[in-house]
Amino acid sequence: MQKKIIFSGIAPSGNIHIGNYLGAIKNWVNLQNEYNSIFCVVDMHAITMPRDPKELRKKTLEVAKIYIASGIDPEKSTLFIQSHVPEHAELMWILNTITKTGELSRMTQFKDKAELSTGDSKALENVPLGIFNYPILMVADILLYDTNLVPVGEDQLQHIEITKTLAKRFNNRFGDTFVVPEVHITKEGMRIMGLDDPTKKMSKSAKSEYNYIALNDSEEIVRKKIKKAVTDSGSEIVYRDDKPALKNLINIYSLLSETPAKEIENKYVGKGYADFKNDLAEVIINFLKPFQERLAKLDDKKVLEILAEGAEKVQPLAKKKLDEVKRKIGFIV
Ligand code: AQP
Repeated sequence: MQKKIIFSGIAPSGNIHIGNYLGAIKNWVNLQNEYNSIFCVVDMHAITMPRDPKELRKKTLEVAKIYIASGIDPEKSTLFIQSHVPEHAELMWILNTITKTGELSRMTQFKDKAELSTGDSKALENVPLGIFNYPILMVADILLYDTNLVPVGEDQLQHIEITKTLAKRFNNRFGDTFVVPEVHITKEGMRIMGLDDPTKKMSKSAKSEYNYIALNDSEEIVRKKIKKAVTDSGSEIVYRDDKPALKNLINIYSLLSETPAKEIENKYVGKGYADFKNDLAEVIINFLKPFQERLAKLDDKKVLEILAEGAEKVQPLAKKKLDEVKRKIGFIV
C-alpha cells in the first residue's frame, strides 16, 4: 500500500524557537517514518514582510539545517526551498480566482499581522497585499502534492480549514482534482505561549526577544530569558488553567524533559518559582546543547545539495498536478 503524504513548512523569518520545534518540527520527526514526508522552507512566505535579502538567504539555509539537526532525515523525507518550485506561485494565482475576500479578511493571523485591532480605519491601506492573501499560497503549497495530512501548530487551524474549503470548491466546480487534507496537531505542543505574555503564542516575529527561546540561544541567554519570564500570582508550582504563565512553563518543561506535568507539580511541592525556573532553564539547555552541536557540524554545501535534490524530486509532481488543474480550467497545456 502507498504511504500517505504529509507536507509542512516554516518561513525563514526571525528566530526559529522552541514553539516551532514543539508545535511542528518534533511532530514531523516522529511522522517521517510512517508517511511520505515533504518539508519545505517557505521563503515566499517570508517576504510578506520586508526582509534584508542577505539575511533571508542566511535564514533560508539555517531553517533547512534546523530541520536536519532536529532529526529530519533527508534519506526518509524530502526537503526543498519553496521558491525553487515555481508551480507554488502559479497554482496560487489560479486559486486566488476562486477565493472570496471575506474568507481572507476573517483570518485571525491577518488581523494580528495587519494590527487591525488598533481601530485605525486607515490602517488597512498600508498593509501589504501579501499579508492578506498568503493563506492562498499555503493552500497551493499543500494541494500541489496530494497531501493527506498537514502537521502544524494550533495557530494554523484556520489556514487548514481554508485549504479544505478551496480544495472542495475547486473539485465541485471542475471535477475531482485535489485531495482534501486533514490537520495533524499534537495536544501538548499545539500552542506554546510567549514568555513575556502567556495570552499570545510564542512567535518569531515578536517585538521582544524575551517572548521566545530561540533554538540558537546561548546558555546565558536561556537563563536570562527564563528568569525574566512572567509568572502568575501566588507561589505554588501548579499546572492549572487559571495560571496560564506557569502552565506554559510547565508545558515546556514537560515536553522537553518528557516528564508528565503531574510529576513536575509533585517535584516542586514546598518549593518556589526560583527553584522551578532554575531547573527549567537547565532542562532547556540540556535540550539545546546537543541540538546546537549537531547544527554546527552541518556543512552548508551539503545542505544546499540536499535542498536542490529535493526540489528536483518534487517539481515533476507539482508540474503534473498544475497541468491537471490547467487542463480542467480550460488552459491549453
Ligand atoms: N507558539 C507556537 N506553538 C506551537 N506551534 C507553533 N508554531 C509557530 N508558533 C508556535 C508552528 O510552527 C510552524 C511554523 O510557523 P510560522 O512560520 O508561522 O512561525 P511563527 O513563529 O508563528 O511565525 P510568526 O510569528 O507568524 O512570524 P512570521 O510570519 O514572520 O514567520 C507552524 O506549524 C506553526 O503552527
